[in-house]
Amino acid sequence: MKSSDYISLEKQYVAPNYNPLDVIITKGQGAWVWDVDGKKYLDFLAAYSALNQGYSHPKVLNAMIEQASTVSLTSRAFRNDKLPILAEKLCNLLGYEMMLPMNSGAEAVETALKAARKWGYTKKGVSPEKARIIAMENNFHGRTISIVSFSTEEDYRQGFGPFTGGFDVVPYGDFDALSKMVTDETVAVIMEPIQGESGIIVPPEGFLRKVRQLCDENRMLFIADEIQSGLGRTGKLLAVDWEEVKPDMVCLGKALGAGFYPVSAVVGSTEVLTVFKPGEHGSTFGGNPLAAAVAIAALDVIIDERLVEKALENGKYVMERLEVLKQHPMVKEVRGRGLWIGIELKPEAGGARKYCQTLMEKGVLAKDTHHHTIRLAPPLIISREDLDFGIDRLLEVLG
Ligand code: IF1
Repeated sequence: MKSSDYISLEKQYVAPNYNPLDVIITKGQGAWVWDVDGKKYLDFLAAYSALNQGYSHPKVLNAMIEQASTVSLTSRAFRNDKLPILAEKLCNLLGYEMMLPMNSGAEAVETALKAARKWGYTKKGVSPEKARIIAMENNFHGRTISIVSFSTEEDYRQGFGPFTGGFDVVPYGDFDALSKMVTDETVAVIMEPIQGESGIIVPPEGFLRKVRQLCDENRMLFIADEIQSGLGRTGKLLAVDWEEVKPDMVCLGKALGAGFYPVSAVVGSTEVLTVFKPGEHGSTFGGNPLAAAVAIAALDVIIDERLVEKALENGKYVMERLEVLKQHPMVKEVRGRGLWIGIELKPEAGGARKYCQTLMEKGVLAKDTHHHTIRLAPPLIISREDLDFGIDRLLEVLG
């Protein structure tokens, strides 16, 4: 089939809920992908940080093949021999007592929201149906109706009401507004420690520590959504580690499955996660042995191949190379942590998408976000030589 045939089929049979670049990927290996015409591209998106370990990592692939050949799904009506191993590994790695396994990131976020509400009613003593949760403006936590109920992005909400109540929203990083929003019914604060979709927005220094203290002082749960920022992306195991803050619950996803399988989880204390009694919450695939085997290998790769340290070192290197952009007439800001960098262009640049289009023609795949920002998020296994290839192309494209 020709490229145009794939595109026509997709346009005819797949709902138009995306407007992708017209690159048709047929193979991925490491930090590179190939399209149906045999052209290769360096990937600077890593499927929104679901591919921190790179495409088709052999260790994870082998774990998946072995487990898939043994047993892939048991449901939680029965036990299996992989979930306990993953749970112990994940909890010990992150320093939490307990985890609840799910599949998509949104399901992990919904799990954390439900846990926070139930904790509020059963432990904090909030009146039934009165629990409130504070979120941040320009948040992205998933696409369910409850999650978009506290989104501030009109595109994510338009036409999907009515929405779920019980959420308040404050400007990201604005501690004064946050502390003023707290009520006796507030049971939790949820945020991305660095906002991804919003354009790799790093909060003011000390903001996470102040949120932690505010939650302690007002008996609220601090929920960190590390689904995109976590597992090495920012040069720390979790982005909250930049301020050495320990949230009450952390949502994980994406790279927990290393791009092979949807695996997500919430980690937290026994006190919080035991608010769920048997049968009160769950999912058909949550905690299945194939997901667990993939996630075990995914975590092993992050640790054994020192991907956190590599992201830190390579991130510093990239920032040094991008220093030159600070004088660029079309660049408003270069920001980020580790291998998660946003290049915000000035409005007069005409939007980031056309630069991503030109980058694609030069063999580098990057994705714009919020119209003006070019997002750089390569697989963390990327070599310094490939990083230079990508940055060289980027600097060429920006001129
Ligand atoms: C899309 C971006 C969007 C996330 C954080 C939860 C989720 C995500 C911090 C939900 C998912 C994905 C979803 C995908 C594109 C991408 C994304 F932020 F990464 F760029 F949309 F905004 N928390 N982010 O980033 O996880 O349910 O998708 O597994 O929906 O277009 P999910």
